[in-house]
Amino acid sequence: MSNLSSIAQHLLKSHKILVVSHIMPDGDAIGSLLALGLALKKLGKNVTMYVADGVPAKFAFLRGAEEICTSLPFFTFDCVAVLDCADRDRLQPIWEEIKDLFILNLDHHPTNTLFGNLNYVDPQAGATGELVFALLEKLDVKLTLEIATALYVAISTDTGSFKYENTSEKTHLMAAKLLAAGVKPASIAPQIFDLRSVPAIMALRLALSSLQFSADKRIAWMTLKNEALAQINAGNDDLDGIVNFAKNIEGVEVGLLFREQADGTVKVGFRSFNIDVAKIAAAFGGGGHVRAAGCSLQADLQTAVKQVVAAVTKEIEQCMEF
Ligand SMILES: [Mn+2]
Repeated sequence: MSNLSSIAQHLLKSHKILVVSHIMPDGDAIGSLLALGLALKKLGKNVTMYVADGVPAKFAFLRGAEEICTSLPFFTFDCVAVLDCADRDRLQPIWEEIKDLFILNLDHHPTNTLFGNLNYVDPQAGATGELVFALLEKLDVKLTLEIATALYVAISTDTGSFKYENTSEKTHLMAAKLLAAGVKPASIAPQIFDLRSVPAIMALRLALSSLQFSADKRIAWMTLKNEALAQINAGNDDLDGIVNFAKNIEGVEVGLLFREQADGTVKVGFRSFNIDVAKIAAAFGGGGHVRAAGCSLQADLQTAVKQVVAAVTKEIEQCMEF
């Protein structure tokens, strides 16, 4: 494992830098990307920011978001900073194009495969935004309001508004510095946490109407059919957080959301209180965190539900034995 200083050194000696984050970007992906991208620009670097699926509407207010591109330019780069990506699958469709470049891998997922030339992975960090915060200190970049806002979005979203277990004293100390730089939580929070688009609230209604439980009520799951989502014009952005409604039910240990994709696969979101869902998701080729993970299955919706619920049931039973 490399240290942050060596990553900072490498960025300082590079000129053309590509900064990328994962498919289906969340607040940590976009916030970390913008914070590092804007900081490198301040250092006079030629920076290209890229996210395959573009910027979700709720993060479009962030300064610099309009500069994030969804296709790579033709010129090459001195290095690529990859943020918040556990593995190369999260970098499709550009992995083939960047794999021979010098890769700086900065992440907090415990399942990170260390695919970079320099890897800095800290599973203790609440967000990749925390690592970018520390990296900017090494780069000696001043926290402008734009950079601080991007970092605040990264850190506050990935820690669930500072309430997940990954929230540390360090997280709050960083947040304090972001507020000192001018960030106003009250003007950001409604936009990123509370406001829902019409398709998003319709998708929530659909999901809740599909809610089912295991016999012991320890697993709750919801399903979303591709056709139904198309009818209400709901995209992946609109499904953010829906899985938590399954988890946050009295007595439920694991909440799941199954989302049928246009390509015939089923995407599964896992949330839990204690069960290691990263382990279960990994068995299906996915990954994530202990209490929040995901995977994709090559199966129809019914089969996917059957297989995943069976795997979760088994895991819960095994945990109860100890
Ligand atoms: Mn993250």
